[in-house]
Amino acid sequence: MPPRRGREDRGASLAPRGRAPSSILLDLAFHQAYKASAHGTDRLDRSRRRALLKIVRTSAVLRRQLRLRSARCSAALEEPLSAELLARRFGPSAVPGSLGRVYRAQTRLLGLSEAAQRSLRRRSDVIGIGAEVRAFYGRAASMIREVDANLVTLEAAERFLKQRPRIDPNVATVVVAGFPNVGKSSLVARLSSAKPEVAAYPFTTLSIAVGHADLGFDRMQVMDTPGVLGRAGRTNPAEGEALVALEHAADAILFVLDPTEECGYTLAEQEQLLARWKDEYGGVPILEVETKADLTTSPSSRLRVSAVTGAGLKELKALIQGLLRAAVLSKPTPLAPEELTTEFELGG
Ligand SMILES: Nc1nc2c(ncn2[C@@H]2O[C@H](COP(=O)(O)OP(=O)(O)OP(=O)(O)O)[C@@H](O)[C@H]2O)c(=O)[nH]1
Ligand SMILES: [Mg+2]
Repeated sequence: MPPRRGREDRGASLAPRGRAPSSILLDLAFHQAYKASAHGTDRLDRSRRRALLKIVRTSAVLRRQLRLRSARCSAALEEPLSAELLARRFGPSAVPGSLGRVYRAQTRLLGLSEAAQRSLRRRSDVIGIGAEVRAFYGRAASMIREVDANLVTLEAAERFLKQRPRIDPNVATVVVAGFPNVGKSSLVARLSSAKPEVAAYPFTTLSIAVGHADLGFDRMQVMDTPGVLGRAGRTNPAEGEALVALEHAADAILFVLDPTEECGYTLAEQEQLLARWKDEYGGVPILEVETKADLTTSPSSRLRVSAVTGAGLKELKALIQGLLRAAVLSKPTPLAPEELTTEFELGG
């Protein structure tokens, strides 16, 4: 079988695509500065005003660009699922460290621009004014180049996040998980709006994906995950992503087993992983389901479904609905704004 290029390979490389981000930012800023024109009482006054404008614009454009390039990753660090996915993919301190250095560059740029403006006001010759602007450009450029590697990291992290779903924390989530090739994605496609890739080999799914489903009054998020082999101490990045989803996104887990063993793994191996997860994720309800019911007539005590014929899917949906209802109801609900006001008033 030829090696397949997963989404991981396509999307999350740290290598910059094309030009260095610092060079793009500096071109943008210097171009804006170059267009600056100013009126003044005489040549010196005009030259000083234009120089001030160049410095202010360069600094503003650079700081805005740094802010924009940090925004998505900053927000992601506030969400436990995304923060953990980033930590696993890039290392625990790569994204927070890059954000910190880019933030400090913004503060330093502001200081540099204010100092340059003060020096300019003291200059009384056109040549000196020109030298001041050039010195500012030089220092600003080296500050931006210093964070080039951090901007590359943030770009890669943003590309990585773009390929991951955004989870609505207010909507209940069932995470569909199990061994590779057992039929998880086929079930997710049957249960929700998601259209995952389905194929007859393990690790077709390499990253998490989410579909939505209407359960009458409730909505739910159905999360597809890569398969997990459950080898002690060894997880590949795709398996790691499934584990992060179980830890940080699951209100309930749908554990999918393939009793036919067509997937290439024995039922005993799959049941071992199930037993381990029951210990590890004790706080989250786990629903066990056997799929590929159209291929087997052997007896089983578990619910059997088929993604091919649709057998058992109605019952499965009802069970998931019941489980999610119970899981969500047992969560401590945040106080509604009017309750907060009442409490505050009573307390005061
Ligand atoms: N006959 C039959 N085949 C199924 C059923 N569900 C899935 N399959 C087949 O099983 C194979 C694996 O299905 P997937 O849905 O890709 O399995 P997966 O668990 O998502 O696999 P990974 O993403 O690789 O972990 C595919 O060839 C599917 O067509 C089913 O209910 N009946
Ligand atoms: Mg899959």
